[in-house]
Amino acid sequence: MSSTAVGTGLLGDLRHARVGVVGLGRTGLAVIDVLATLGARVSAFDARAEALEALGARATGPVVETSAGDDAQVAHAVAQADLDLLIVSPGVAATGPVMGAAAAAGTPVWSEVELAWRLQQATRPQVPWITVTGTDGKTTTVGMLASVLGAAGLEAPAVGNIGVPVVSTVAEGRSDALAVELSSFQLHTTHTLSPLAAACLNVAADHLDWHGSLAAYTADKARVYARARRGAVYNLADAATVDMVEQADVVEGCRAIGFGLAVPGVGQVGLVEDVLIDRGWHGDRRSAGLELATLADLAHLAPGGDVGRLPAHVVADALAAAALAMSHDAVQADPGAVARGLRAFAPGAHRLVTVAQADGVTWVDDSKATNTHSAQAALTAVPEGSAVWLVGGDTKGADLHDLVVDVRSRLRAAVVLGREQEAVVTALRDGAPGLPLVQVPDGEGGAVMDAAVRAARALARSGDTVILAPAAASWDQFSSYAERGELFATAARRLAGDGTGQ
Ligand code: UMA
Repeated sequence: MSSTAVGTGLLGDLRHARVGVVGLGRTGLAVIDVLATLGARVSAFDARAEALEALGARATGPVVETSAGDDAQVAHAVAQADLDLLIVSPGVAATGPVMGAAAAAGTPVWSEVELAWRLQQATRPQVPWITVTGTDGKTTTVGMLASVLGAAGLEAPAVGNIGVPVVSTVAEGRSDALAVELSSFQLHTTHTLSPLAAACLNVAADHLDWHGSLAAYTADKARVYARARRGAVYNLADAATVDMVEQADVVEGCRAIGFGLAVPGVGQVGLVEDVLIDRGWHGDRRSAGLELATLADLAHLAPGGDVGRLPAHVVADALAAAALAMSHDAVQADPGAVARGLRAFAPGAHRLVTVAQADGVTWVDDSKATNTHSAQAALTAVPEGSAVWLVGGDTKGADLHDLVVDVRSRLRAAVVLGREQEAVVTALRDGAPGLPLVQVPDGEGGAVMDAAVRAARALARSGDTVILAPAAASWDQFSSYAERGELFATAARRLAGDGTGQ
């Protein structure tokens, strides 16, 4: 397949085409299933030999070749395979040898999202996608968005980086619309997607080892706005997202819509006291605002159901979701769906969830805080001087000094996790000198978390909150942030239940 051929008729292009698939996790397996239906011949690659076993019955279908090895070996195999197209899993780094080999061979590289979009266009092009990226809050926002679209009567699942490969949902062919969470990894190799509306919620340093630099990471996030048709939704409090929209190559007539916590001007969605107001979409926006919802509709997302303690970032996520949802005719025709959808939204697991309470100590799982920005948001919800902070893991090259300075007034003590602890410990010693600090030795995930929870209990006093908000990915000691959070919850409940460690 030449690079010109890749731009046209999807199904014809892929029949008998030689397609490489790198990474056989959730994404790669979903891609192979769809390629089988399209008649492609697949060469499957993974850095781990065990992953090839997961191919199972698929190996007798379209897979004509498999190859395992380290990144350099996979890169070599990709270079040798004479591929028409390479589809990479999100984990395959932009700066790594696999991408380098594909570029050297002139092989086009797609994300699973690109394949999904082309399949959507070839099968049911009337189904709009509304897309969300950003360093933090994208899973919450996309969940709220799907809930609002659902309240307007649409079959509109939340898919993508949230955990469901988009291509599988598109292949099922049932949805009326899709609420798509996109990571910077996925955006890097997505080329033709044209969303109904798109948002980048915010940008803070993350995944720098994968992208190579903050500029490269930001540039990939900005790709979310490319070819947006009706709405380019940006964060009034984050100048980087304003710049992205100014530079974006959108479809003519697409509106730029800002969201923020202040009283909205024309072209914005914001707050007037406790009411979420639209002045971006509705017909009279130049002279008046349309009430979409109130903060009471978000009360179930506040600690203890107390609207007064609603974290600001949750309100911002709701405003972004409302601004995105209003791009759809069904929501514009029934704006009450915004309030109904927000009320029905159930937050994801491992996001500021209280998992145990005993002896005056509250145990909070925010394992989803995989970067400094989200850990900062989590800790600022804890009263001064009362947080025992479980921190550390795979920090992805981030520097934690600024974070420690920002949150030190909240801290009672810190318990450090992770295989490499030096950067975290140095940031704590420099930014919060004298803070009690326990380092948990490396080991198997369950043992690490048990030791961390026991250490935290010994440090906590009545009224304190033990909070797992690691500011780091889990991959060095756990299989996922979900596993890390579950082990934390189990250990905390056990300790709370049997009263040990006091
Ligand atoms: N692999 C290679 N070579 C590489 C990298 C990975 O062979 O260079 C192999 C691994 O050995 C493994 C497989 O690829 O067998 C795993 O692929 P993957 O890491 O791309 O993960 P998937 O299982 O396909 O899950 C991906 C997303 N993972 C990542 O972005 C790292 C999931 O996001 C997403 O839910 C899923 O697709 C469905 O779309 C997770 C995530 O952590 C939640 N995302 C990051 C974040 O939110 O910060 C971006």
